[in-house]
Amino acid sequence: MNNILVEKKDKIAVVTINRPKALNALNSETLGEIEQVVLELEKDDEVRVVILTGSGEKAFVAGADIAEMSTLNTVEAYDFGKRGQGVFTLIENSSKPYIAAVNGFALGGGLELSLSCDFRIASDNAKFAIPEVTLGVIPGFGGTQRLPKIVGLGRAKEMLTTGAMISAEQADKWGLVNRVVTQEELLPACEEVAKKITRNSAYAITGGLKAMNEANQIKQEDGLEIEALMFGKAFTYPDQKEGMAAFLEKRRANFK
Ligand code: DAK
Repeated sequence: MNNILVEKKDKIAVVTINRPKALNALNSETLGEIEQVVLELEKDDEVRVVILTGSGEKAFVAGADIAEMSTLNTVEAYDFGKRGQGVFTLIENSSKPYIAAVNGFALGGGLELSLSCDFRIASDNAKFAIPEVTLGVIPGFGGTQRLPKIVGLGRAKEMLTTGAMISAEQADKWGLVNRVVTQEELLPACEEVAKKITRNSAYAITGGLKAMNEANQIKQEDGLEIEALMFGKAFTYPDQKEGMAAFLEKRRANFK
């Protein structure tokens, strides 16, 4: 792989987008490699949580690759948008939690990539924007759908129409990121959260994430039904018995 690094340790995979010369911008090769890695990690029983980050100290991902996009015609642009949407939806629908470790610029497709992760933790130098309108296009990798659900419609519309960057502090206030830490603390902080996740029931995490994702996309009534089904399903796995027994016995659960 030319543009992605994968490191695995203690059930946690750290996936780094590694095109520092272009501030980790997403060209089609990189999108294809992300897809391949996500599919491989999905099948990897040794991995329980994925941390996604960008290489270098300046950028998470500075967007879709503008040089590559500049020559697309309408049909190619539609296909490119569909391709990116497909890859990001794979991340969103993964059975394993994805944490975006946002270590710098998260612009356009970069912000959209972080939105497809389950949640985001940022370093204090991170900057967020959807500057597509400054390039004469609209966000094409799911940003118009996911951003309003996370920050609210008014804030998302302000970001869309101004294309302006917001600071990590502002992103924190808006709930776009769960917390802000220093650059040095970013990966350790994400790893600490990931470690907590690895101690919990994988079945329950997958079920809960699925219920939340589905509820986010469909009518609340249908979402509540899915929640009930997933809740019931949790009781078919040994983890439920172990988890509840451990609580009652005042000990930490030992999930397989
Ligand atoms: N694409 C390609 N190269 C990029 C890039 C990008 N998005 N961002 C940065 N680079 C490259 C720069 O060209 C430069 O390359 P060299 O000139 O050194 O060869 C290198 O990275 C370093 O960048 P700078 O020299 O510009 O660094 P600065 O610190 O001065 O500025 C910056 C950093 C992040 C503020 C600046 O690079 C910048 O404004 N970059 C562009 C940010 C941007 O507008 N990104 C959003 C792209 S729009 C769709 C599908 C997808 C999308 C839309 C539609 N459909 C198909 C419908 C998604 C769109 C986007 O993501």
